[in-house]
Amino acid sequence: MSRKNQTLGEFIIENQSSFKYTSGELSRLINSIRLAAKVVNHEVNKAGLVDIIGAAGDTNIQGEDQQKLDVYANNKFIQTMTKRNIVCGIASEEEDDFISINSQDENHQNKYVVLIDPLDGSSNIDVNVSVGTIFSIYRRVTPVGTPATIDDFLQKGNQQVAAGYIIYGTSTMIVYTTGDGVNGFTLNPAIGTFYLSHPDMKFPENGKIYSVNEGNYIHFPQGIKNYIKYCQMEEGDRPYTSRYIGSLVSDFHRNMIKGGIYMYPKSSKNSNGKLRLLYECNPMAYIAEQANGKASDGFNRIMDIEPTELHQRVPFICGSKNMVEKAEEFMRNA
Ligand code: P6P
Repeated sequence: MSRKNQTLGEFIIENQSSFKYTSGELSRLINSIRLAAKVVNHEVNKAGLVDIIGAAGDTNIQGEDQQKLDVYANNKFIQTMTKRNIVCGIASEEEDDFISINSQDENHQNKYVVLIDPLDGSSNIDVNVSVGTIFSIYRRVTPVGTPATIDDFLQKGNQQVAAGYIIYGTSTMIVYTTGDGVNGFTLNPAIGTFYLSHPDMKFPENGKIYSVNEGNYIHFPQGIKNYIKYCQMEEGDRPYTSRYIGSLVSDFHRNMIKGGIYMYPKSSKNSNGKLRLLYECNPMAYIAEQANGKASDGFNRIMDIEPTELHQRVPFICGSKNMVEKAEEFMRNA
């Protein structure tokens, strides 16, 4: 049961008992993500002062080495989760391989692994467009007491126990699921507290917004080309509106609130698309399905795809259920 204006901390405690693994570790893990989100939010929001604080590679006015924000975000999330002694391993878009975490007091007793895109869309920061952090959480599949292995990370998306994103936009929000619906929390920066602002978020079944980089149109599969032309036709509730921010978290978040579809298809330039299965598509797919939406690669449910490597890319179509199914129909009939 969720109540507006509840704090994220109160929500976690109230809903902990509804989570089937009620060890409290997942609650502590979500809390560590909450803390890292506040620290990264502060840094992202002052990025516009780069002339004062110095660009990446410079030293800022405090004489500290100024890091690229995605490197900074990566380090903050990894440090925070490691210090809380909760996870046995972390994989990140910013790290070539996964990081095995030796818990301080016991050897590898922690049960969870986290996969993270610490700052998706970071190239938008220079033009003051919102960016996001995406996270995906699994229970380990290898024996507790041993170091995490790649098998703990190469799990299908349908095995996730939690997933979410932080959007650093006009306001900063955490949106996440632990398998019992999707809830959104907005940061009150004056007191550093996240409040439940969007309880039980749901994708509208239909929408009138399509999000795709149409600059790649000539490289798209015929089915995607046909669906884009369908969106643009004067018929019934169409033409739809084209909105593409170039930041997955922002396009996804708007589509979940207003209804819409996001597509990053494969193309003759990107044979598997651009987005990463494990720490972009799977977590967003989990959230989408928990919010009555849908996520596929054009033919298959994203969360049923068997991963083969940590940074593998897949074509990604996600959003309002009826819109995704219409796009899949065009893909099948092309
Ligand atoms: P393009 C950001 O780099 C990202 O991973 C997503 O956040 C975004 O939707 C997409 O890539 C933008 O890619 O090729 O359209 O610039």
